[in-house]
Amino acid sequence: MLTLHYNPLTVAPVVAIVMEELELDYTPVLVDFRAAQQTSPAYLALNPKGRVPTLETPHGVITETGAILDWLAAVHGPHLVPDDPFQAARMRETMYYLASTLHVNYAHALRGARWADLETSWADMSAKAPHTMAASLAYLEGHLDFAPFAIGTGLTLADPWLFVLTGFATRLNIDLAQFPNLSAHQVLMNDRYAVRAARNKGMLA
Ligand SMILES: N[C@@H](CCC(=O)N[C@@H](CS)C(=O)NCC(=O)O)C(=O)O
Repeated sequence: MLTLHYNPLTVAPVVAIVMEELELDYTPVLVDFRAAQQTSPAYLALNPKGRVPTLETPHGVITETGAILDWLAAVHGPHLVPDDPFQAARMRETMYYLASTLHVNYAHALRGARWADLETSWADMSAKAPHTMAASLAYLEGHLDFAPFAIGTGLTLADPWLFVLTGFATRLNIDLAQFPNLSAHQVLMNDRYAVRAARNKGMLA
């Protein structure tokens, strides 16, 4: 049995979408940030980082979106990784960029206390975040295939991730209309059964 600990406003819906794509049976468990459940002793025992997503599998717990997606694909859906090694590397290049750069840029808008103690520093980071986020989106807009998916003609692990994190941009008042490829990708993904299923289950904001 698979149990996904998630919050709908975070990166965690990426995992839900992939599990819906693979038609897997899983139990969703909401981690309520308003109640600070991510810092509760019970949750920290599961994921000492106090973050979502966390996936419980029959073999143990996996954290980190990329590691969870790679495991899901290896065990349940190899078709979500391109056969061609170079294309697979391009998919992971996109995934690592989303995790290590775009997501971190976004987090500076809300989570300045992770990086600095002074509130003036938080305000400065928050003001900068829409610019660094837009720069990351501009890079993706110009470098992915959009044919129509991020890497070629088939859905890969990069697509749900790109979809969810691009969606964060509007929270920083970034107008997605300036990125026609990313906008079309949002429409494409929004229309997928897996995305609708995750949304209907309340797992995607
Ligand atoms: N590198 C992690 C990042 C996970 C992460 O930062 N999740 C955020 C939400 S998007 C979180 O759980 N934040 C809770 C907190 O900061 O208290 C991944 O990609 O899975």
